[in-house]
Amino acid sequence: MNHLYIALVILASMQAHGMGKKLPEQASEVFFSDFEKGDFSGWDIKRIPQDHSAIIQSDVVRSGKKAVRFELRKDENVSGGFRSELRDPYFAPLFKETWYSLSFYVPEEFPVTESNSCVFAQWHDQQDPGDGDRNPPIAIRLRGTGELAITGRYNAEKIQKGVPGPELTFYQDRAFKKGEWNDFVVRVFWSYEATGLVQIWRNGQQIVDYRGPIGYNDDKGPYLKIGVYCRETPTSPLVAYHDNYRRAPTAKQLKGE
Ligand SMILES: [Ca+2]
Ligand SMILES: [Ca+2]
Repeated sequence: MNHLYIALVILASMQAHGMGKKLPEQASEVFFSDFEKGDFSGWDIKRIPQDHSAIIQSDVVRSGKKAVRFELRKDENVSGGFRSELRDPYFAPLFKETWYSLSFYVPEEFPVTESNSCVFAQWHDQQDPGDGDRNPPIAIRLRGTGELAITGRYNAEKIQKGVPGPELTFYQDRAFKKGEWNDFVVRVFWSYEATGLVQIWRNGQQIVDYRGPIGYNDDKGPYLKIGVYCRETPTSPLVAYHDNYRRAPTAKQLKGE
């Protein structure tokens, strides 16, 4: 047995056991979560403060037999905000396209006060060291005034202090109806330069067609969170449901083709 042979055997064994390989930093570029397995596999659950904050249940579902029910109670603060959120750990690449789809349901009884604003889905930035706090590059929110709004932000400065960048209003539905499922498909070409793109379809109808800068100049691209995140602590519990989250690099892959 020569030394080369021994070295090859050792190398093969290391590879078989995953040794000597760098663990992947990035999650898979395709992720589907319909909650049918009854768990939160694939999600980062650090922003779920209590047992009641996110429950997989069968009473309100978009499809299949299960969906997740989020509940935010008074003074439940985690990660510097009033929230119960699941985080998709994937950092979307800059200067590339990423497709998302998600469905959420806001019950008729959703006692949000007028000065409050609650986000059901947000694409959050990953700050570089030295960047200040910034508003999410894209957010779908219900304002206390009753309108559903989709907003965006961008800024091209590499290290950004203070000002979060101009707010874009992509969409406003002043007659937002609670007690119904809302299906969203979101296509984003993440670019803080003019090459950016945001297209959004709600219940099969295109509602946003934006070309221009979106997001920030960071080493890592944005990650998505779903759930309930409110500006102010709710006075009574707020509940929302989510189902059928998908994320993929192309429309075809988003459809599972
Ligand atoms: Ca489901
Ligand atoms: Ca930055």
